[in-house]
Amino acid sequence: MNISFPQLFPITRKLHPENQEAPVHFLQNRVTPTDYFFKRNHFAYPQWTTSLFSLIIYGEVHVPLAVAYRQLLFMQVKTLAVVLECAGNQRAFYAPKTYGEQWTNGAVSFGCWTGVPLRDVLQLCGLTAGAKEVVFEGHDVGKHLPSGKQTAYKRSLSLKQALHPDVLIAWQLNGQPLPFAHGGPLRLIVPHWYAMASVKWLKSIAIISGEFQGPFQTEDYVYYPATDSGQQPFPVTTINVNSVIQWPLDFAELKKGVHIIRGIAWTGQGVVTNVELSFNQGKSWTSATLSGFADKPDGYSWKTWSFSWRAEQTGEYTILSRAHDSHGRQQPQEAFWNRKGYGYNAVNKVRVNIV
Ligand SMILES: Nc1nc2c(c(=O)[nH]1)N[C@H]1C(S)=C(S)[C@@H](COP(=O)(O)O)O[C@H]1N2
Ligand SMILES: [Mo]
Repeated sequence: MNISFPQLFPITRKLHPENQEAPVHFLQNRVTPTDYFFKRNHFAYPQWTTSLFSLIIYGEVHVPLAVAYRQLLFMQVKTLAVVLECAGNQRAFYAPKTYGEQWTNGAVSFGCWTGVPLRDVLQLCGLTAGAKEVVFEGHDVGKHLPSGKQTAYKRSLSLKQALHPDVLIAWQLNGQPLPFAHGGPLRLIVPHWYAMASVKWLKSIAIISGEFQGPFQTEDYVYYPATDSGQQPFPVTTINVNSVIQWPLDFAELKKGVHIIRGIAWTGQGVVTNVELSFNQGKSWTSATLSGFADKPDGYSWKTWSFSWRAEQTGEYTILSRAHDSHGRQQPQEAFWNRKGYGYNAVNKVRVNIV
């Protein structure tokens, strides 16, 4: 008998299509082990065929290309440690609640991605003067709801965003071939952006002269701040500065004495510069210790942090964590409410009882 207990599992939010949270409170690794990496799918998995191994690039280019997987392997590769966070992460914490997957803290993971800069691949084709946006199409197809449109999963980036040297066409995760569930053989990785931009199972790249209007661009992944109208919409782009208290767990009972509070923090603009904790509902804050992962070349990492807390008195405590980034942003006390529940990043909170 193989005795390896206890066992850690991802948390299922939906089975068809497969949507799972990472067990984020229990992961202490530098990067998220692939088996625990969160999964977010809009449609059923695409068919597993050889067509997954080639990529078509067309549109506003001088030379349209069909690029084979094995050709990419011969190009100059790049490895980046990048946080992927679903725009709907922590949606379950909104009040009033919003529709969609009720993610708690685990629709976020941190992986080491290897691939080639998209820019280098586009250079092979040569862009025309009319090139304005780059549209990425996945092999997965289905009915977009609520619009009812039959479509592949597609997203676009502006030319400027697409030509950023750290936008990758990736085929490895954590040093292994990119698993099919995470978009293998080939997926896009757009560092700092919410993960809807990182299109899985890349099928084609279209360079267009206009503005892409697909439903995952113009209906979903749009902030709608008004409760009862579609007014003042604006697109979901980069990740908001955020943190999670990994330990203690919410509503834990602990003994009097010293406890090491620990967690993670990440951002989609610059890097995390500070994480603070509050034990009095945000009246005062005290800095946690950030673990020293080098910021270069890992500017897209999450940081781990810890704080040694002496719990002297019995009773109930609320612990808040608040991250700051190098763009001067900090987590707000209340998240910005929007109808589809994207971008939640209020201070993270656990309640503990000292007994
Ligand atoms: N082709 C395709 N790409 C996709 C998606 C999808 O449904 N189809 N989901 C996006 C969303 S919303 C997220 S959060 C990430 C999830 O990536 P993961 O499943 O590898 O964690 O993939 C993105 N890329
Ligand atoms: Mo997502």
